[in-house]
Amino acid sequence: MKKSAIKSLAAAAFAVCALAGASPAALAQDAALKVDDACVRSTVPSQHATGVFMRLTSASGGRLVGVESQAAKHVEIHEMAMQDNVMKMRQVPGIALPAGQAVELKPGGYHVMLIDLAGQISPGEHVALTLIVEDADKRQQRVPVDAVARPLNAAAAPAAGHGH
Ligand SMILES: [Cu+2]
Repeated sequence: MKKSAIKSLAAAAFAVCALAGASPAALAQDAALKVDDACVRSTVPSQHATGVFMRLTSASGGRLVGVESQAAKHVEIHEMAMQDNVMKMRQVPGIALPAGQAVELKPGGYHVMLIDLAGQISPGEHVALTLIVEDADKRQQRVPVDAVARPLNAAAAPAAGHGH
């Protein structure tokens, strides 16, 4: 991947949690992976896990196979889904990113879980993450993402009732 693409991705990640419609469209041609609206749910002092949400669009298709962050001891990719009328959460090995199709990581669906947090995450704080994306030829690409902490409403947040 070209250096310039990495730079523009970082710039895009910086403008996260912007209101809908504010996504930088010019980026799409250049970047293999577009990341929009990256947010982390802010935490209270006693909380040791939280969710990260974003929208991913892969230009040529691929798969999110891992996420790294210094903000927590463990970083997992999770899926939340209704099962026998109960919201269940499970770890998944990856998330398919069909070419040109936006994939939402959002409360109630896919999300990145930060487990054993290094510290409290206050609203407005920035959390650095690295997405590991694999293309069809199994080549891996590391994409830096800057997620802004926001107090998402409790009902929609996957951290509540979480089995960790
Ligand atoms: Cu989770």
